[in-house]
Amino acid sequence: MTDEKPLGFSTRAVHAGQEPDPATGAIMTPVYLTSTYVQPAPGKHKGFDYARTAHPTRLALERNLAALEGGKFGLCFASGMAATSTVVQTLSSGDHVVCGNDVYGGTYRVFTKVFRRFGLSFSFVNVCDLKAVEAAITPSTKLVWIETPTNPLLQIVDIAAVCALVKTKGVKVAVDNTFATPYLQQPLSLGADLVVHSTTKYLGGHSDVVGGAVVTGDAALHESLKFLQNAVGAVPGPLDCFLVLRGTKTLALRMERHCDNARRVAEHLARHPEVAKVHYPGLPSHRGRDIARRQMRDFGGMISFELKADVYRALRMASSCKVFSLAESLGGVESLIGHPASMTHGSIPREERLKAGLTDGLIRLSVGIEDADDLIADLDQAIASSK
Ligand code: P1T
Repeated sequence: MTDEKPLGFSTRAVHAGQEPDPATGAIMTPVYLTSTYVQPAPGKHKGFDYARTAHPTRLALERNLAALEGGKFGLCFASGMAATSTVVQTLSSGDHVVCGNDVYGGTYRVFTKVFRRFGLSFSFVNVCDLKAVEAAITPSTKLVWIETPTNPLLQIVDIAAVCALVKTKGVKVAVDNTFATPYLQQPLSLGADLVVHSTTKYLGGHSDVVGGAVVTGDAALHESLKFLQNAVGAVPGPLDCFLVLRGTKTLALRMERHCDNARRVAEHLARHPEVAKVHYPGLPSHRGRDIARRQMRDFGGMISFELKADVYRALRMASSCKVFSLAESLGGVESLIGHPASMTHGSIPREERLKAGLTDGLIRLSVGIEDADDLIADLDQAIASSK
């Protein structure tokens, strides 16, 4: 046995799960466009029999993502929502889930509008407040669902503290790591059982693919998720897997630029006389900054803020940008601006949104990798022209 130093993040990002193609030596994992595999004899094959069950391009991505999250097992899905749904499908009727009250609107929607119909119950609480988490746990609770930083208020949840609190009660913890990415934060190392991703976002990184993933270090959980991946069948196609696999190679570089740009934009907005509030975990005024410093490498590329004015001004401002594009989604190289109340979080009832602090005037930015000066100038002109 040699005592080899483990490979660094960027080396794993470029190489993990990807051997040169054994047939040709191709350095890039081929896009295996095939639905089935020829068997020399019934039941005898080379590890692949039918492409819903397994295919080589997906397997390479699953191994790559497992290596990046520091988990043993990765599974890929057709979207982030398919990954989320498959995690919930490991539960049974009567089980209870405690979920953060500031999560992606689609997560709230699938929990309340789909899974409640199958006898699961959900409590939405402020998971930054450990007492609230503890009070929400019942004898039926099987899972705590966390996003951190949260979408869209960029609150920070103490992953290690939540895990320590609920582990003694036999409750599993799933962390949606879409906003942070494994480059900035690795929830499994902080005690989480499952990491969930919308690979549509930073992992793909170029706004050209929709996908999802789940990573775990727990063999039993992996087996039940793998069974569901095949039985339910919400799997990604090979080209989608290739695109995400290509995306993760540059994840570290892109995240560094996203973080640097977001820091500059957040600091500028915090000084802007027309801005009332800025939510960015890297600002000294942010309540979760110390936790973020402990559990994250840097503070990420997402910002939300409110203008000192009515909702209509926020809507005008969001429509007046020239470099930022008005669009749903996040995590691509290009900067996006959005209005959560009418876009990404429109499926959450208004009173629930307001209780969680998501106001009608909140604007969300996905800060891209363009030149920070151009991004700042664009926001300034949009704020000025929205008066
Ligand atoms: O869009 P999809 O790949 O299905 O991922 C869903 C999802 C899951 N988790 C988080 C934290 C997310 O932000 C999302 C999707 N979010 C957006 C589209 C958005 O603009 O916030």
